[in-house]
Formats: sequence, C-alpha cells, structure tokens
Amino acid sequence: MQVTVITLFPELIRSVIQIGVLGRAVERGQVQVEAVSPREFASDARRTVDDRPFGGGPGMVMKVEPTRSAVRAAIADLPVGSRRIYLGADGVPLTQAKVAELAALPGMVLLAGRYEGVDERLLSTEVDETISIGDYVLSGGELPALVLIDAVVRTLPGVLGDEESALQDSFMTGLLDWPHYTRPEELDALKVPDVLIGGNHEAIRRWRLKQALGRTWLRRPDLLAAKTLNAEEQTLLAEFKSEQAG
Ligand code: 9WO
Repeated sequence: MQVTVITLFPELIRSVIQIGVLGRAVERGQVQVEAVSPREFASDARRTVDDRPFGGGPGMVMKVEPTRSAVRAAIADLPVGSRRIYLGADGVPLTQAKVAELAALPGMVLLAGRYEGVDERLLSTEVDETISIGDYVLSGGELPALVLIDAVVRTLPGVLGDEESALQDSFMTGLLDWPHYTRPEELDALKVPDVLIGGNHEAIRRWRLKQALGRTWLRRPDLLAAKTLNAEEQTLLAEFKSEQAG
C-alpha cells in the first residue's frame, strides 16, 4: 500500500513511521509512507499556505491553491483507485470495519489540516471522504493520520507475526481485550489468576474469552449489543454476570 500525507509538519510523520510495527512494515516494503508539505507548492516568494478567514474571527485558514496542488500531485503518483481522505472531527468514525475497508485500497492521500481548518472549496473538490478518530478538536490532523495509518498497516498481510495477528483477530471480534499479566506471580498481595499459571490451554482460552465478554458487558455494552454471541459465549457471559452478582 502507498500512503502520502499532506502536512505542514512532514517531520512529525517521518519520525513516527520509523518506529515499531509501522517502522518494520516500511522497512520490509509492506507499506510506503511519504510526507509532503503544501509549502512546496506555494507559488509566492514567502511560500504562503494560510490566510485570514473571510468573515473575520480568530485563527487562520489553509489556502486552497498550494494544498490543492499538493493533493493533485500526490494522487497522480498513486495507483488508480487510491482515495483522498481528510482527517476532521466532523468525519465518519474510524472503526475497525472502516480500517478493513481502507486496507483494501491500493493507496491513500491523507490531508492533515492545521490552523482553524482548510478552505471549504478544497474539501468539496479535492477530498473523497472525511474521517474522524473521535469527537474532539486537536491541533492538527497529523496525529489522526498516524492513528489511521497504524490501524490500517497492522491489518496488512505479513505485517504482524502469526501470534500477534491471532491476538489482533481476537480483539477484532468486536470484544474488548482480556486482562494481561506477566512476572512476578504475586505483587503487593495481588496474584496472577491461577488459570494463567496452570498451563491448561483450553481453560486459559475460555477464561480469556469470558473476561473479554465480561469486560465488554461492563464497559462497552454497545459493542456487545452489536454482536451475536454463540452458545459458548452466552454461557461464559452468564457465568461472568453470576460471579459479578456474587
Ligand atoms: C482551530 C482554531 C483556532 C481558533 C479558533 C477555533 C479553532 N478551531 C480550530 C480547529 O478546529 N482546528 C482544526 C485542527 C482544523 C483541522 C485540523 N485540526 C483537527 C483535526 N483538529 N481535530 C482534528 C481531528 C481529526 C480527526 N479526528 C478527530 C479530530
């Protein structure tokens, strides 16, 4: 997959994509991530990329021309079928289903806004979709772009090892994660659950699934409501609820 981020802070993108799972995927050529500044496309001597908002008010607005030129140059360099995405709090939510949809694309241009936003004419003519990572306003679209890239790249074939991939798949079942523990077995009288130390893999699998079901019931009932539970899951959740009731 090829990704180009249009940002006034390319170094922010370039630094993060060198690290961890993302860095490994880039190194292996499983994903190519470029970062380009609209300033490279500004035509005036001062390389202006922003200006004051019509109608007055605080802050500045990203100008159409340099950003449009950057988006057009980027999409021209990507495979046919690539998508132009703006990161904005007013976009469609980034869910695991949306991540899977994006992972099937040949490429993406991610437009990260700054200042008070981008000129609306840019969004109406040069953007296919606006995506939000949550209902809050940040200083710019770069961190949401990196969240999107991280989530998408993790789902690409071969990026995660078999075990990691299986773990991610289990999380992608629509349930919250189960609790994790490591050494020591006891710390300040807090013990690791015996089942995890016993070595019975089937018992461990059931315990983890029960914990994931129980946690989802307690913390994200909306996720649970959207999921059809099989017989085993129904039994385990009933056991969890019964234990909670004491
Ligand atoms: C800046 C500003 C300055 C003075 C008065 C009001 C203001 N509003 C903003 C503002 O909303 N800036 C945005 C910052 C412009 C577009 C890029 N920024 C952004 C993207 N903030 N939050 C996001 C975002 C993107 C995706 N998902 C969640 C949040």
